[in-house]
Amino acid sequence: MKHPSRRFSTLAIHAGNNADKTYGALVMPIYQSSTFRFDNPDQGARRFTGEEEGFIYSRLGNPTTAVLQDKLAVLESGEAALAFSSGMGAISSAILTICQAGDHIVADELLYGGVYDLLAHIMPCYGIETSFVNTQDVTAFQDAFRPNTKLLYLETPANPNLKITDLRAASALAKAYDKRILVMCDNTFATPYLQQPLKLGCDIAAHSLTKYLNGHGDVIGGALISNKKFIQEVANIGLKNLSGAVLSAFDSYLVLRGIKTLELRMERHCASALQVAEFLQGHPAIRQVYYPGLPQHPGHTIAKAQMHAFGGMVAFELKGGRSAGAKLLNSLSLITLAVSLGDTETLIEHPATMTHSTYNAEELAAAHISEDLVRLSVGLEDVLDIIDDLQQGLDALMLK
Ligand code: LCS
Repeated sequence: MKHPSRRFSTLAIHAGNNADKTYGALVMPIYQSSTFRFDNPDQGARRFTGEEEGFIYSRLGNPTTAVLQDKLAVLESGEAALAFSSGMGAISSAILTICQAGDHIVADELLYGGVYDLLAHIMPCYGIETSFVNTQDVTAFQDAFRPNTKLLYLETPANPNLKITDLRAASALAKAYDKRILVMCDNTFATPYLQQPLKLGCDIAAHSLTKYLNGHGDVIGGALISNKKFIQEVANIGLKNLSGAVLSAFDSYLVLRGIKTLELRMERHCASALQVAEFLQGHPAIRQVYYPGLPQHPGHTIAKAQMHAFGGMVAFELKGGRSAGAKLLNSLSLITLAVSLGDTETLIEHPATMTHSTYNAEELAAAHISEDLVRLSVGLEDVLDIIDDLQQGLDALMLK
């Protein structure tokens, strides 16, 4: 279904939704079937060679998941998409498709802890080395590319402290060194509503569908969006035979349902996060607030240029350090102490000991993830209730 002139919220509801030809159901049904019947052996053979379109086996493709993939491709302005059973499944399948032993990756030093662990500690065991750089430091970053560099891996806004990378500038540097280097951006924090990496010079957008795209905290999923050739390669190599990390039909249905309200939810997440960030900035217990929507944020100007708004994630450091953070996390009554993000519920966590505990002490320092940092995923509750809860916890820190 092509709607080149339609706008985001319309596409989020309608794109890819014309697939139920059997009964014309308004909502794409859940095709909960592991395999699909062939009319005869020739047809089975033709499906395997690709001469005939059609489903074979749900690790190789499923009608419900196919609609989700079509929708994601449209929303990210890509040619094609592939869904996975987790964000890590998507990212590791892409990396294993792109890189072989002897290849090299350049990545920002600030990444989700699971991806950092994969690149820093696990991939070297398979002969794939990563150089971690600050992609905001153009000179150092340029020096990192080598003749065997296959991938530039970025995350913006980055988990956990919302560092912003200029996607156009970073992609241009990689391509100037060697136009065969693929540039991949994890777009989980922004979602395609706020930022479209493929329009900013990247080759691949990656997502943890677990977060805002599903939005309701009841699915683990992932996706890649790129050109048809790359997606076909990952489908045949990284997904089909290497990871096998396919998204189930039921989870595809849940993510399809979540995406229909993505724009509405993101507008509210962004508005509330800005209000929470401004409140935090004015509180005497806080040392530093990280939110790209604040003019003082070092990435504010770039974020303003490459994002439609600034997202629902806020991070902050408390004057009383790590013990004050622990006190605050123990004192909240509405906000839930939990990892993950992008849900309707407001969630709070301590990156150094939770999502980023895969970084050792030196690596945490190099990536500027302080022991004092607390990360907040601002949910869809009334923002005044979120602020009240933070206020009572922060005010209690001031009482000695
Ligand atoms: N990319 C980013 C930016 C993430 O934040 C996560 C998970 C992933 C990829 C991996 O996706 P998954 O396999 O979990 O679907 N981030 C988490 C977090 O911050 N808290 O819990 C998980």
